[in-house]
Amino acid sequence: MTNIDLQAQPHRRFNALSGDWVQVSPHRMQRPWQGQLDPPTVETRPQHDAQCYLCPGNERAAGQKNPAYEDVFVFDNDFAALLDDGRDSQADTESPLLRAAPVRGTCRVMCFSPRHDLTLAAMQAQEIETVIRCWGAQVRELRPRYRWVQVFENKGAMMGCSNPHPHGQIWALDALPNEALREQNTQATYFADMKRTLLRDYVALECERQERIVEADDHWVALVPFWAVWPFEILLAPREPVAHLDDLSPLLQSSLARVMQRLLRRYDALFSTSFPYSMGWHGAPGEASADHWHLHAHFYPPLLRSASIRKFMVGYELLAEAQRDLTPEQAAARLRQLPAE
Ligand code: H2U
Ligand code: ZN
Repeated sequence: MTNIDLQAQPHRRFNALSGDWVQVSPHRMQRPWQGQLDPPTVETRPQHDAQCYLCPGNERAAGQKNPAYEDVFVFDNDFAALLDDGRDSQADTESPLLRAAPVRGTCRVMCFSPRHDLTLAAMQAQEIETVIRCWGAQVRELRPRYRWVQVFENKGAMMGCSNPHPHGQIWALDALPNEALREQNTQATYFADMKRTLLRDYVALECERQERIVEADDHWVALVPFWAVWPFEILLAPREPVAHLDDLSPLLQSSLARVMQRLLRRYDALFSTSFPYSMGWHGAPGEASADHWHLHAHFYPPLLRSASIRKFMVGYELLAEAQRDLTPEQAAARLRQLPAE
């Protein structure tokens, strides 16, 4: 038996959280980083944009007027993907090949700041803490009524985000979506065997190894997971198990604000650009026991080599499985070298 050289040989890695495999081809990255330098993208935006449907005091598409909010502001999405019409329809099982199931839910939009020109990365830790508390309050309100509450941020035009005003979304529904179901199964199985959460053990292991850690304090760890698919993907989790986003103590909230701020500033420094990504929280579904579930956030940024060169999930990845050249260890090392202030 020979051990795989993870920095030199093609190999596949297993995602313990999702149950997927990813192919890694590090031999294509043997050359040292040439540091392609894009000129820094300087985008100047006004603090208030009269055309923005998220800025305080402005009118939205359906005619409602935003209040003169001073920190965060949540409203029902005017074009909600889920409806809460209360109808109790049955699953459609006319044929096993034509299955459909009803879904009921609600969609909200959350402005992170009244300032049109800010991003989470540019906000003060105190302001990020306010966002974190608002996320918690939303989850606390929605969790008893829905099986899954998805808090997320889609940032940057590259991610299809329609408006640069700092904002995220919350979708809550009475079903477990695919990713939730997968993580539910892997974490429940691990907990049944080990009596500890999968991510508690994983985070502890990564803290021993150090090679994939990007940011950490006494409570939170941000790392490029061993099984990362996106070049600069991050998994952010508390060291000790917490089931829900609304279970965070004030200490964990303020620690999280600082860790997120430092992580996002490293992201922005990487390609001298306001770094695009999709991020979101996975907390325990609204079912009875949540002992197995370990709260975490995923950050999925599309960029690969510069502010404009992105990774595409095409060809082999669509038809067979995800693949990467840059190893997660190399990605973590690059992020660690950048300024977090
Ligand atoms: P994105 O930029 O991530 O697409 O989010 C903006 C959301 O805001 C989007 O879901 C909603 C869109 O439906 N929206 C409103 O609810 N009201 C508006 O007036 C415009 C956009
Ligand atoms: Zn705005």
